Amino acid sequence: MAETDKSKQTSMHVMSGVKSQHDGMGHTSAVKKFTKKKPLTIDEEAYVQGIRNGSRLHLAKAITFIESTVSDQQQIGQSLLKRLLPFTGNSIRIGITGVPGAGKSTFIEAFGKMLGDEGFKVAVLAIDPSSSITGGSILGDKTRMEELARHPNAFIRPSPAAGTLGGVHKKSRETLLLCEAGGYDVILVETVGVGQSETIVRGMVDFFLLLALTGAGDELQGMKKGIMELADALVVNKADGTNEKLAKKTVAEYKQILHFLAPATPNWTTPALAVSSLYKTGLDTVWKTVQTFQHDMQANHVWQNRRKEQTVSWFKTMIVDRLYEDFFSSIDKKETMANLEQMVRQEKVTVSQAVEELFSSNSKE
Ligand SMILES: Nc1nc2c(ncn2[C@@H]2O[C@H](COP(=O)(O)OP(=O)(O)O)[C@@H](O)[C@H]2O)c(=O)[nH]1
Ligand SMILES: [Mg+2]
Repeated sequence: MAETDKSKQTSMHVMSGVKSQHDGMGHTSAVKKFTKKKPLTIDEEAYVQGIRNGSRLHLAKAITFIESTVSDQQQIGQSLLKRLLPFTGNSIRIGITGVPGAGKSTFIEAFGKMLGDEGFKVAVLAIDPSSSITGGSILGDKTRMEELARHPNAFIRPSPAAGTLGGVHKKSRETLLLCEAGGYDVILVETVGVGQSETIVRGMVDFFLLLALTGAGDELQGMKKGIMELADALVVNKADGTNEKLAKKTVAEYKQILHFLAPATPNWTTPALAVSSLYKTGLDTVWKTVQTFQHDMQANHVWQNRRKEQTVSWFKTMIVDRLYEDFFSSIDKKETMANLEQMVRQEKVTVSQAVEELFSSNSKE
């Protein structure tokens, strides 16, 4: 937990790195040609040492390389990652999900601060697949994490904007690994967008926490049962003031529901707990739960096996993503696809015929 970082003096540790990127839509080859003449070089050893010694500046820059859509910057990112890989894997990776407004950001700030005060180094990442479409990110959210951002033991990285779903996936995983090489003990990953973010985050963390609100019955209607089945803990937030009683009741209701669900992790009984992120109550119980989980799941190797499975499944996802990108990389194919889509819409061809046509137009080239 050494702190040799020059950026310690600054008041904010929230790193930008989102705005500077373009929309990620196929300018890469043009940029490649342009930058070929002057290949970018950096002092890799300085970066590796910097990151390992806890320099936020080096870490943030390395993440920017990883997130870059420019080929030689990407290569630097990969090269750094490769050198840092032996120093990864030592953190507890915790995913936090829940409907917008459940209090994820508030929880992460309070929880992260508690851990930071205990001497743990805490990194916060966010996954927002919807940003691939809207270009949005949690930058707007960061005001809520101001206190944590100022904490000497914390590092906050907004979600990468732009790129494909697989791209967001890849960047976030690689960012997580870089943070681990930087000695972060706990990595908190917030799901921001709704939709696919839950599965993506579940696929990269050890412990998945579902933050819920009071009224289990009501919420279950809006919330897919499937998400509950992904969770290693169900935490009812906002258990404070007039809401406290209802929160306790909700916890009891959730306990009953959980009883009938298959646990997300074999040999683990998913608990339901109540917290107030605002008044910082119950957070220590959540941490104890995570630690018990880590201890038990490492002892029975469920932890280690899950991480291996996650890496293999990441590999497969990246293959599919690569195939998809390669296939649609030419303008021609995009045009053919748009035309065929129109024909499918107008029922001029069957879907199978359209797919056949698209693939045969592919093989003609
Ligand atoms: N009373 C109360 N309000 C909370 C608590 N946690 C979060 N909130 C409020 O709920 C709103 C949404 O919180 P936010 O963290 O942005 O939710 P997110 O969308 O899940 O990230 C904010 O106005 C918070 O101040 C809590 O424990 N108690
Ligand atoms: Mg939030």
